Amino acid sequence: MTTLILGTGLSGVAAGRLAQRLGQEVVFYDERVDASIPADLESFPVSVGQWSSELLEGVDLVVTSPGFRPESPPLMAAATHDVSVVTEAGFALDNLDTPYIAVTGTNGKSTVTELANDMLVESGIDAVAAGNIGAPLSDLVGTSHDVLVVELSSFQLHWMRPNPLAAALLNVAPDHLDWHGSFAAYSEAKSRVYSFMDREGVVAFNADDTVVVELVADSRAIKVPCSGIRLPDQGNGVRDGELVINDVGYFSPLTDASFRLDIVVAGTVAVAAGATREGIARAIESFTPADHRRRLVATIDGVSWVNDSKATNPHAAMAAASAFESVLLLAGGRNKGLDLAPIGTVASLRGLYAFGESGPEIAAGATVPATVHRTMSEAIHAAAGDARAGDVVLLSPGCTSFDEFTSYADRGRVFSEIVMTMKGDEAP
Ligand code: UMA
Repeated sequence: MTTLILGTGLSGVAAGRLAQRLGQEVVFYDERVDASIPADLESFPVSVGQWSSELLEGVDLVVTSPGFRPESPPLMAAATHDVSVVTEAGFALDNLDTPYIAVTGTNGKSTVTELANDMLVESGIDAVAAGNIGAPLSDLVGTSHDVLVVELSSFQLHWMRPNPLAAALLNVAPDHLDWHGSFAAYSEAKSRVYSFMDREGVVAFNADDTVVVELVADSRAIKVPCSGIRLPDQGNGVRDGELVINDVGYFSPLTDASFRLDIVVAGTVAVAAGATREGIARAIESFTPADHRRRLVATIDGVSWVNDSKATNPHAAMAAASAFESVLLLAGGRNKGLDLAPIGTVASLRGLYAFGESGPEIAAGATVPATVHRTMSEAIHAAAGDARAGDVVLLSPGCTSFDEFTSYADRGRVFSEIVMTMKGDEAP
């Protein structure tokens, strides 16, 4: 059995190790000319640079890394030569006996994955979080856990037929259209998280997202509507300030509707995998939103500076801006083929400071006073000049960071550093 692995990043290396453990012959391909593989895989050949279809000769299976688009030369060639394609996460699932929860959505999937995992661990269950969250699923094949909590991206789902014991679909809004080609194709990929489930499986879905509600309608599995603002009929949500999950009430100090939804959805899938009331309560109590997700960095002269650098699509930026009252929004970066015009139309905005490659496009759609800046730093300083007590200056870019930074984390770190320097300069 010979497996061609596309990509030598996190997924490719993990898939290579799994193929090696399965006794398969492996060939790697990466278009990066300086691509390399770790020493333990060095017995396998690595082809770099321009793709040649000769690489498919004698190949039984192609395992692709999520970054490769379906119309990339190796995947087009695999289709032409009728060679099966699976993504790294699908390859892992095909070789894994452990039951799993699958989590997807345009925004919030890492939070829900981590929370559901915490709820299970706090319930004394041997659970582990994996997948798009950064720990490739292939690394877990052959390990013994009770249950896995798997974050799946649309890139992974596109090539998969998962059958989880419970699935979560948080929201579906335009994202990654440069990879999928259309919103319909992106939505179809997201819907695969529940499409192949058994009737006994549980689908926890966002009852306040019309796209999600429409998608999930034809699911065979047990549907549980979830909300961060109300208690849906036959579902889980919020009642009198309390979070209600399968008829049990829980307290959380978080009032933000999207974090509440995340908790309710995580609780719903965790219960399906055996989480206890006490375990869920403990995980909710210790839950703090991850770095770069609506994190208050500092309050300076009554102005709150909030880092939401993880918001890399308009849906996330608009949801964040709507969570505050008087917002000076810092948005911009590299567009992923999305319509950025709506970002500047959120009702809570008092000003928009657009920056980077997509700055002009974002500012052009704004219905509030908007200025365009070359860099994020320039946008921050302009906002600082206009901010007054009671305002929230929110970095929620709605775009990727790659025109100016190496990652959203790098962008968030630079934002926080600049804000802390301004705080240091504050008159005593
Ligand atoms: N490559 C090519 N040609 C291509 C595309 C990629 O040769 O057309 C090569 C690159 O040169 C590089 C390698 O493939 O050497 C990288 O592969 P990759 O981009 O698929 O990234 P991995 O390092 O394998 O990481 C992937 C996920 N990356 C993407 O989906 C882009 C990681 O999600 C995930 O954590 C990891 O697998 C483990 O499962 C990151 C991500 O940004 C966090 N995900 C997107 C998101 O969350 O929005 C979907």
